[in-house]
Amino acid sequence: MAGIERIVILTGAGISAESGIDTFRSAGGLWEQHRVEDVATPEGFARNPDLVLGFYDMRREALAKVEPNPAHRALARLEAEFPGELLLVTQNVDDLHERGGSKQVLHMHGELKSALCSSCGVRMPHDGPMLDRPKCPTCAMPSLRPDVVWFGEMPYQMERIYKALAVSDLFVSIGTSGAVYPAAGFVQEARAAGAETLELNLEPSEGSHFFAESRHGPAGELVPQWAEEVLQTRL
Ligand code: BJW
Repeated sequence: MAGIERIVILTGAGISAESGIDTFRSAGGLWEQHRVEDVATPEGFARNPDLVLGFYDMRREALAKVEPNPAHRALARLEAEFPGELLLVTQNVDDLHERGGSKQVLHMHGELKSALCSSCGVRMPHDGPMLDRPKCPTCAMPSLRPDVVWFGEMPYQMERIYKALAVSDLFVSIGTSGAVYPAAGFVQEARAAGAETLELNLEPSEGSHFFAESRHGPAGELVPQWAEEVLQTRL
């Protein structure tokens, strides 16, 4: 850990699992309850907007009933106390990193509590339902959709993420299956930059073999331990 100045952390659904949010690909996960083509593609939304708006309304409501867990809080502490540079990138659309105390979170797949107007393209905070077709405050069209990134759409802030990976010393992937690109390719970008790579996951992910080190177990245990190690080495 000595000599580590720039850390990029990628989180996925597994970090929020112990808070009570369903992951996507586990047994009983969201993709067993809903067809991904129906609820997470622009084509599915065009075919049946009510189904998609209802799916995200349900997940927004569920989010109000859960709390951040020790893994979210440990990353917030690391952000506050690590003396080098730290970029926290999440694929999650929940706000548990922010509620756990993180100040700078890059949501590459968007946010449940944000709306995107399909008519004028404006993005805005939005914490209510969308099934009732609220009007866009900018163009007044009833065209709001969840501000999330579906398959076939471009994730947010890719340039900033690739720049950070290119100068990183350590890349840490937490609670993600490594099944969805471009996030699944970040480990190779980091390796190409000469960074150390570490996976923290319940079990080996699809991309486990790309990491120099993997630790397996629940994020609520592994992440606080790892954050403590980083801070003990650096302080
Ligand atoms: C625990 C745990 C505990 C459980 N503790 N761990 C090759 C290259 C580039 C693109 C493609 C490609 N091949 C195909 C593509 C296109 C496509 C893609 O990747 N398809 C795959 C199916 C192959 N990608 C796209 O279309 C993306 N856009 C794109 O590529 O644009 C062009 C582009 C090219 C090049 C550069 C830049 C751009 C967009 C992808 C959008 C994904 N959207 C979703 C929905 C978001 C909204 C919503 O939440 O509904 O994002 S799909 C879903 O998967 C969601 C997640 O963020 C994402 C990843 O899921 P995640 O987080 O990994 O969850 P799970 O459930 O899969 O895994 C959980 C893990 O946690 C497991 O490993 C468990 O073991 C673990 N775990 N409990 C620790 N307690």
